Amino acid sequence: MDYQTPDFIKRYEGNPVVHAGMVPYEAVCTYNAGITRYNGKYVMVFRNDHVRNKENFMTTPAKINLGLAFSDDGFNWEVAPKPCLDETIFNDPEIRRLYDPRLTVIDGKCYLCFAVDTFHGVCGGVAVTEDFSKFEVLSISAPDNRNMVLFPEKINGRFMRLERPFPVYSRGQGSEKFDIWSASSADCRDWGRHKLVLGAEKLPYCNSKIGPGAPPIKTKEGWLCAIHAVEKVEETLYAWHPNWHKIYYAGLMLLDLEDPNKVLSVSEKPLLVPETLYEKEGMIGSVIFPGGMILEDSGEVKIYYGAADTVECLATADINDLLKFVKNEI
Ligand code: BMA
Repeated sequence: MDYQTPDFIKRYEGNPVVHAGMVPYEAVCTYNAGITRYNGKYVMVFRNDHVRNKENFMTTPAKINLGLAFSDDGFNWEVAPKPCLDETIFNDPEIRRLYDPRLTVIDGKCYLCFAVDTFHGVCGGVAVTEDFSKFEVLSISAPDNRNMVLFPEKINGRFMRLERPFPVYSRGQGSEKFDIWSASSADCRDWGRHKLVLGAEKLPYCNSKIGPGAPPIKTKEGWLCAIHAVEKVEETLYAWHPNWHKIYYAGLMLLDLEDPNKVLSVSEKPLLVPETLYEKEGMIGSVIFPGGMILEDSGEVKIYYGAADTVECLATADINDLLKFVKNEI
């Protein structure tokens, strides 16, 4: 299907907001960031793949660390002199790397969710920080699970998160049909009460997997969540390797405020479709990977997304348009 980004979405003309050229240490691809507002600033933690580049892509594994950037307005970003986190925080040879951070402020502390590659599967981690220099790891899930995002407040007294397990044996069977689940916790350390929230088959623009994107934002109509959805296609798409056949769209879902396991609606069309050069051409082309949404008092929503697994970008929209869109009214 040929989808188009709806007109009410405005890509920032200064895109990308963060790219490797802005980073004062070794960096090749800077993307899939988490963004929040904290202590009067916009804060971004982004994934930085380095060592591996376009020339050595097929022979050299990437090294990954998480970079830190700050902004006063959400548009103009400055990258901090050093990365803020990598796998050495675990001091555990089993853990290979961490990536794809998401940020959520709860009760004045900043929580960071991230994917963790171990030698025995992919896990989802949760850590907490108050200054972005010291992080305390609170939990690591069983494999295979990742794309965790925390709700910005406790719900019925419990921390709550969305997550995306990938059951290759019982559900995937080569097709990568993976869904969005939830879990909750009394202390953000021990997680349970897992529940299916949204099956991948619910989205017309997905023939493969979905996953949580940006942490949910609270609106008068429900929790608004940006998700990613994957469509596998026959044609070969641009990438630094020769066999890429997946398009990553951003989509939207709206969850009930009191019971976020209840889906009120999902957008029947994608919210962001890879269309620009920086979304279609890069390390892995045709990938839009939303990781942060900020609702401003003016009603503007800033939507941050990794583009082509190479750079971090920004699009804006009015909250009322997003709500109409998720209810399929426009
Ligand atoms: C997923 C993750 C993301 C990445 C996406 C597209 O499996 O690895 O980090 O953006 O693939 O390559």
